[in-house]
Amino acid sequence: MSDSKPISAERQEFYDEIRPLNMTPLWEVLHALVPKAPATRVTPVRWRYEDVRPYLMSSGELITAKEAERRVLILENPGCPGESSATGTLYAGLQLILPGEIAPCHRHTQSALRFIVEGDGAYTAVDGERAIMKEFDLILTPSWQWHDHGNHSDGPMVWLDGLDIPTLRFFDSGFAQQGNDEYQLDRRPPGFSRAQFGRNMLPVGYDAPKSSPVFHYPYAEYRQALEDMKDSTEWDPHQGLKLEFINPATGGPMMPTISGFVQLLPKGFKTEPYRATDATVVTVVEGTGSVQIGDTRYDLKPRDTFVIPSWHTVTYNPAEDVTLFAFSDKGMQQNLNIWREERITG
Ligand code: 1HN
Repeated sequence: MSDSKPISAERQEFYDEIRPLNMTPLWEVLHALVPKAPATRVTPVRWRYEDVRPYLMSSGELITAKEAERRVLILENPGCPGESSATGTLYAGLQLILPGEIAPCHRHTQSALRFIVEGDGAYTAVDGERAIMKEFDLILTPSWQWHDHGNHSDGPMVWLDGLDIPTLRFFDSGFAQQGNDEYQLDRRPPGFSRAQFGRNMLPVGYDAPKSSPVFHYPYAEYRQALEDMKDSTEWDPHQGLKLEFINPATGGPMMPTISGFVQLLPKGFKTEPYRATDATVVTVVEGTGSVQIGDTRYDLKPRDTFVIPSWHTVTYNPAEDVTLFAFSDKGMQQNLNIWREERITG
C-alpha cells in the first residue's frame, strides 16, 4: 500500500470509526514504519565554537553553576526541536564552570562523557576519584556514579557533555538523586583507576563492569597512540586512522549506550564516501579542512562540533592534519544487531 495515495471516503469513514477504540490501520503507515533505507528526522548541523563561546560566557553572568546545578547550553538538533537531543539517541551540550565554582554532586541513570574543549585544571570527581581536566581529555561518568565538578584553576573551563538522555527517555528509565554533600571527599588518589585498569591488566577476581573503569583518557596518551601508528598503519581509505575508546574489562564500547572514537586524517587525505547507521556527534580537536555530510558541507575548525545523522554519506577533505573526537550509539546498535555500515566505492 502506498503511504501517499489519497484516502477514499469509505476508508476514511472506517478509520474514523475505529479511532475511538484506539486503533489505526497499519497499511496507511507500513512503508513509513519500515522504510527501504534508514530514515531520520535528525539533520546535519554544525556549531562553530567562535559563535557559541560568547553566549556561553554570557551565561556565566546570568546564573551561577550552583544555581543552575549544571550551567549548560544544549546543542539541539534542528530536526528535533524542543527535545534536547543532538541525535535520536544522544544529547550534547557545552558546559561552563568558572573559577571557584562547584557543580554539586549528583548521580543519575543516564551515562555521560565530558570532552574538554577549553581550560586547564578543573576537576570532575567520579565515585570518589578526581580527574584533573586538561584540554581534549575524555572523562566518563557511567550510569549511577556520583559526580561533581569544581574549578580551582584561574580560568573558565568548558567541556562538551555527551549523554544518552534521549535513549533513557525512550525507555522511561531516566532519574537522578542529589548528593547529601555538595562535593565528594577523595576516596582514592587521582590516577588510581588508570593505574589499576589502564595498563592492559585487571585486578584478579574482578567482575567486569558494563562501563569502562578507566574513566579518564588523557589527550596526551590517545594522541600519542595515533602519532605512533601514523607511519606504520595502513590507512582506511574511508576513515583514515580511527581508534575506539573501549572498556578494557570487556573489549566492548566504553559505556553501554555511548561509544567514543578518535580519528586522524592527515593533510590531503580525502576520504572515500562512508555511511553507517549510528548518528554521530563530532568535535574537531586539531586542524582545518572540510566535511561533506549528504548535501551539506561544513568547514572544520578546532573546537567546532557537528552532527552526522544516521546513514548520511560522509567524506572529509583535510587541509591540515585533522584530529576528531566522536561519540555515537554504535555499540548500543551492535548489541542489538542493528548496526550497518557501507563503504561506498566507485
Ligand atoms: C549532568 O548531570 C551533567 O553532571 C551535564 O555535568 C549535563 C544534562 C542532563 C542531565 C544531567 C553533569 C546534564 C546532566
